[in-house]
Amino acid sequence: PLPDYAALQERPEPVRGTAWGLFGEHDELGTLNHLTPERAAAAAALVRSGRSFSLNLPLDAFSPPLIAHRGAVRHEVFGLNEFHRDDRLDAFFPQASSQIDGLRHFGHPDRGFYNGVPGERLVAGTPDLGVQRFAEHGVVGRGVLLDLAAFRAARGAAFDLEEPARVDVDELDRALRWQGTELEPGDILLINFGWLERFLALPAEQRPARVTSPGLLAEERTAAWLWDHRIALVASDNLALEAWPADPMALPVEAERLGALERSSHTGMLHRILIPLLGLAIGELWRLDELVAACRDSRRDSFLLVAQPMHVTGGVASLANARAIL
Ligand code: UVW
Repeated sequence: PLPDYAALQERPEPVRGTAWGLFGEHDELGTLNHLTPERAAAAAALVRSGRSFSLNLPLDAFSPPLIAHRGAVRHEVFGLNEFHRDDRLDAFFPQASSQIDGLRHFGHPDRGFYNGVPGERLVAGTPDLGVQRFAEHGVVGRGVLLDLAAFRAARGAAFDLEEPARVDVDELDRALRWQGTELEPGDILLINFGWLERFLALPAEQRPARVTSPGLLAEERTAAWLWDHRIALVASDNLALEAWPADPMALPVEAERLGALERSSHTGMLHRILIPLLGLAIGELWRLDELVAACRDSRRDSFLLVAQPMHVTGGVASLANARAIL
């Protein structure tokens, strides 16, 4: 059995506080290892109506882009003759829209990248920690919807689009109890903050210039909660899973270690624990509104979840390519 998060902190150096080696010395899947054929078969048995929902926004859903350097894709359609068409995508950012962040995406400033892979190896043309491993393994399992937007609304405390409300694990537990949901090892957890639907409903000129969104609180308890529940992948309908902008003073131990090092928009991010230390991949900007409505109608919160990451050797991230089947 895997150690719990507290026991990870007791591991000897150089793996203290990490899951490195627990899934294999050269593992490149991280917590996707929880997605076994047995769990996929059990998840398939959840399918009743067969109705299925795309959890993907169009690649060009955000104009202007949410993150400045992930600009609009350029799409060209051309033909070699009058009755033929090919297309070509340029300036294609897999993280411009609904996405899965792979294990190359973030390293920890003090400990480095997942399983101790040196950062120098994480360049174009090398396969290490690439998203092609996710593509080969696939993402198939039990999806569980945690509808935090509904939980908040039922209490008259709806999220404010302009506030980076930071949700702690006590609230996650309360929301699960309110739903009557119990997590199981290997679940793919989808958290609905209701952010994306409301953001996209605003006319472009009314969207805030600086994106702000509710999300998970960046603290070790959040990482411990996800690890100890054996979550295989966690995805949300907001920008970064965690509240945005990040609080640079969160995770003070790291901030202290950083000392005079860079303080960037990534300082204090939960990403820096989840991806490199635990090997937990993150889904962001997943389109959950139709699934949320169907789950509310049918009083369900679990379903078969399938996602096919892109087979890009050495890829950092992928379009989500995710589907929930009820
Ligand atoms: C942010 O930087 C906001 O998130 P990510 O890079 O994971 O998309």
